[in-house]
Amino acid sequence: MQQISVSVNFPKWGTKHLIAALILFAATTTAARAQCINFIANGSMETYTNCPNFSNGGTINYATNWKTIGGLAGTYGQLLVYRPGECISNKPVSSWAASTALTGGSDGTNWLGGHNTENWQNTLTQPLPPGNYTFYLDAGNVINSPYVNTNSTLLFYGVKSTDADFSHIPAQLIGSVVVDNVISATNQTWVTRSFNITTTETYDRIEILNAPVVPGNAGAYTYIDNFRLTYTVSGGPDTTICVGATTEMAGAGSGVWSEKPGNPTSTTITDPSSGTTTISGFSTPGVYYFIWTSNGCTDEVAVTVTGPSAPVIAVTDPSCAVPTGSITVESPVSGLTYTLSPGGTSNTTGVFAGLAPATGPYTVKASDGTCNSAASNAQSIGAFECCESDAGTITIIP
Ligand SMILES: [Ca+2]
Repeated sequence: MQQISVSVNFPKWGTKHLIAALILFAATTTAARAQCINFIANGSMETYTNCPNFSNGGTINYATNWKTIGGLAGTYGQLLVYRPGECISNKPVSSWAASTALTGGSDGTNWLGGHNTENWQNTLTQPLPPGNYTFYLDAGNVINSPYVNTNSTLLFYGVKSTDADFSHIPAQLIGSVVVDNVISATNQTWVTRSFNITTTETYDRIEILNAPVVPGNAGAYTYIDNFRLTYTVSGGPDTTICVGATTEMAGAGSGVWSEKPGNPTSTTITDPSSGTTTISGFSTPGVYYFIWTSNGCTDEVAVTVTGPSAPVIAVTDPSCAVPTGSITVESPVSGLTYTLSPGGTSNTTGVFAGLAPATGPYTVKASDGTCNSAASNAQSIGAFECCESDAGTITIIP
């Protein structure tokens, strides 16, 4: 299943809702969709080396894996921290009074701030190979004179290993996003934004530029946090099938399918290296999970297998009292219809009497009206053998 993408804005969940969701998640087993490497290193900016002092510009350099072109002597990107008892950044306390009332970033206590023309660069966790990715960030603009615009545009450039820092080469512009919400002490609602990118080069850094605005326009001061850049992985939709059926997968791109440990039974993946392989062997109802691993990401797909379990049958051989045999379903389930094979006789009791001696083997399937079970164990009716004597008695009377 593909991740949510492209210019969809939604408020960040509050902690209470997140906890509720996690409890729900724990209570209802679902496929773990789209687990990926976050290529942005320290995208939360929670790892930092110094408490920013308001007299220093460019303090984003204090956040591990981040830098700004002006360094600490410039007027560039700021690291903002709200950790009472450890560090409360007083930059930009002098120029951005409202910002100091924020009680943290969108995640944790640290975040980034900067206005138009300022830029920030992240050294990625590992080189980003060509492919399709989704970029996420949480952001908002702070209104404080002279930066009173309510929107800003962020430009994202890939930086190759042979490129200088902050080269923002036009041909390597990989995406942009408009931030048009306002965040303040009384409205600490960070908005998550995302967009898809497709790269054809390998980048080891990403430069983010708060785009210049026309002369005379001071622009906006933008807060950003929780950067995420992940490969876009999709194993296809979850499906529901009848027990005993096969399913065709719909994984995108190149990758490998594997069974998740703990499935109801082992299955057969026809071609694990094909995204659209068929999988068979769903002999037991339940939920099966399959993992599509692609470019360092995994996506889990659930196959829900419904229908009755295969019945277990017992046989009663012919006897002197009853010269035919019978097949009986052990522990018949109310609501199911049982069908004998061969013969095709159906009933809801699971008792098939009057079967000729020395016939079979017989099997029985159960149906819930939508799905048929797998066949039961096989049983044959034994031969008719009656050992009681039919002879009469002759009594000789002398
Ligand atoms: Ca953070």
